[in-house]
Amino acid sequence: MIGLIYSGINNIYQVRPVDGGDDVAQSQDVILPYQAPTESFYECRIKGKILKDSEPSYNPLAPGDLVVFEPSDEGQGLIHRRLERTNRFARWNRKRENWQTVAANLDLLVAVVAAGKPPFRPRFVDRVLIAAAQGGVKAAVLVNKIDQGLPEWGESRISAWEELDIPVYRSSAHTGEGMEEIRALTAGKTVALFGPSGVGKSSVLNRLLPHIELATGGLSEKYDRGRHVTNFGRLLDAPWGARLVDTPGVREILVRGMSSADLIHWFPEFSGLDEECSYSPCSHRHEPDCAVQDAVDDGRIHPDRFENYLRIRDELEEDERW
Ligand SMILES: Nc1nc2c(ncn2[C@@H]2O[C@H](COP(=O)(O)OP(=O)(O)OP(=O)(O)O)[C@@H](O)[C@H]2O)c(=O)[nH]1
Ligand SMILES: [Mg+2]
Ligand SMILES: [Zn+2]
Repeated sequence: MIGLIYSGINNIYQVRPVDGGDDVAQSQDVILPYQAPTESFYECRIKGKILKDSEPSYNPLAPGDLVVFEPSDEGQGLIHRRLERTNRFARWNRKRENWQTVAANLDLLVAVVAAGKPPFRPRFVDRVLIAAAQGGVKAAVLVNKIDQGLPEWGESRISAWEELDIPVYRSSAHTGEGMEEIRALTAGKTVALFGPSGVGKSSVLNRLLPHIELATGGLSEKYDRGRHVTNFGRLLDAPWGARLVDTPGVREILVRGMSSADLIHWFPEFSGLDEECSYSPCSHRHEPDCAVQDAVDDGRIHPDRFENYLRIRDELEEDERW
């Protein structure tokens, strides 16, 4: 049978058979019919413990993956193999020195941040957008807790994303603002919410799906940080035909899997400008006649995006020295 991975904890995966699974296995486009939440799950393990993987990652399966599995009695089963992914969203795990696949086969990755508490973090979002592009996933931004007010400087940062054709949505899980837009955005799609802990990913999903009752938590008083309430990724069926993935909040997101020289190509508004710099290679930091610096000076590149680029570049260079 063909099944869809909803979640996985300690190598036990929640799998639901996909209607018309045989067709899914044969077609290139994975079109998944909506399945009512009452339909039963199979608790599956991986047959032989190891799943062949062409992509580097320490977790072989993530929510959104399609697998071939063999159901047994009492709602259990064995996973034989994973079907090819259309894409995946992964983050670099510093401790394990490997990629962690957060979700697979996504139509959209929503980078969620809070407007006020935890503080609005556009540099974090820039990094998520890079990770999404690396995994071949389209991205959007959701600024939640809009009831707390966005700092004034945030607006120009939002415009910079919009100019790059990255849609930005605003919501409040408390007032309900923005929920209709999220429903419209996600209809018929598989969409994962990803972001720092405490920004309200699970709260937004609870607001959208009142029967779900995901655990949510307060912020630590000292740091205005989340408390890492959600500890595993979970796919949820929404009655308007969406599949929504709640993911655990992270403290940081590292940019990896590219050279420091290549980083510029992941900032679309910088890309190509480096060819016009008089020095080659140009670090775009202090060289004269630097086209990137010029673009920052005359407002074509947002100064904070540029600052973020420099910081990520420093990190990649540091990593290359090792
Ligand atoms: N004012 C306000 N508070 C919110 C909003 N959304 C969530 N919160 C609060 O923010 C806190 C964190 O919410 P969660 O939904 O647990 O955040 P999360 O992003 O799922 O966090 P992790 O699971 O740790 O990644 C809770 O106390 C929520 O009540 C909102 O739109 N406005
Ligand atoms: Mg959560
Ligand atoms: Zn330059």
